[in-house]
Amino acid sequence: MSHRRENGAAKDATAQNFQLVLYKGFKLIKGIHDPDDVNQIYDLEIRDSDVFVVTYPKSGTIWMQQILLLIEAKGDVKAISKQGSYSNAALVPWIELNGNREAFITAPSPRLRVTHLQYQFLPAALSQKKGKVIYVARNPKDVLVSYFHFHKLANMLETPKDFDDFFEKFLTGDVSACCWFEHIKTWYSHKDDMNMLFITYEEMIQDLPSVVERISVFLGKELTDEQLVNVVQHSIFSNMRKIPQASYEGAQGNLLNSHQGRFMRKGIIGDWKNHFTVAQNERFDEVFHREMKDFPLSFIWDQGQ
Ligand code: PPS
Repeated sequence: MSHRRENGAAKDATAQNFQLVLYKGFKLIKGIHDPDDVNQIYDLEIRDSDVFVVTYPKSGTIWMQQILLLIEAKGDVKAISKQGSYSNAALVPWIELNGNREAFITAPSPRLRVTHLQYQFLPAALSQKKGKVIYVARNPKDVLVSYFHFHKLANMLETPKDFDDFFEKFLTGDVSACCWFEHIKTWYSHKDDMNMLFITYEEMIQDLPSVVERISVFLGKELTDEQLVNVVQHSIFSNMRKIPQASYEGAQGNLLNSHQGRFMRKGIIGDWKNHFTVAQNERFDEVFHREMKDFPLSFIWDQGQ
């Protein structure tokens, strides 16, 4: 047996310890999420300085962790590493992971958090315009591809049988978290209830400086030109990938199996073209148009668009 297969088998043995649990329409991962705890996130008190980055998985979460930390540090990347953390996830944690809700209550401001949760779980106070929310959306064809590869890498997720099988599961929402279409439509429909900045992964790829500027203005943390250049510099794919704290390279203990690939895999627009068959693309478009016909925004599907 090759090393690759041995590693894959070991990964799936571990995945059996992390079953998916459907809770209020959302698939949590037993072992890293506790439904009772997730349920209490709704009641958290919110400070005006709190920031929640909301993403469907594989839409730019860790990129935003790095950008928020850099904006906070005025572009000084060394100031982040000096905080002595092995991973950005310790500085900008996922609120839904075990233990993180409780830590949030007494954490010093600014409390920067990320989440994949659906709208109904997040603190009700956000809908009274307390705190700030940044929603990052990515075109769902690239999300599907990135999520497929992540399932091979992540020990807590079962390795997909094959791409075709995962493709169908994604389209019907039979995956960890929830259906992509429901996530974006629900969050977007509440955009005006809260202080929300809505940005896309594709905008970040195509014009990162202007997105960073929009984020810093939204957060009331304006940057000088030099600071902005530094934030961009340390968050572009090729540079961020070299920073283990930001790229999750080998830092995840039993959560990722580095033999199966890298968390920061390609970081491009349009990789779906290397994966979808013509028939799959037609099927995807059909579902997309049906689900998103009333959605007011359009998506960028390839780099040259
Ligand atoms: S997760 O597991 O949901 O938190 O993953 P998430 O961080 O949301 O998404 C991972 C994808 O984002 C890409 N990524 C980046 N792209 C461009 N530039 C930068 N700096 C960057 N950082 C992360 C990462 O490579 C994953 O996309 P794919 O398509 O798999 O490469």
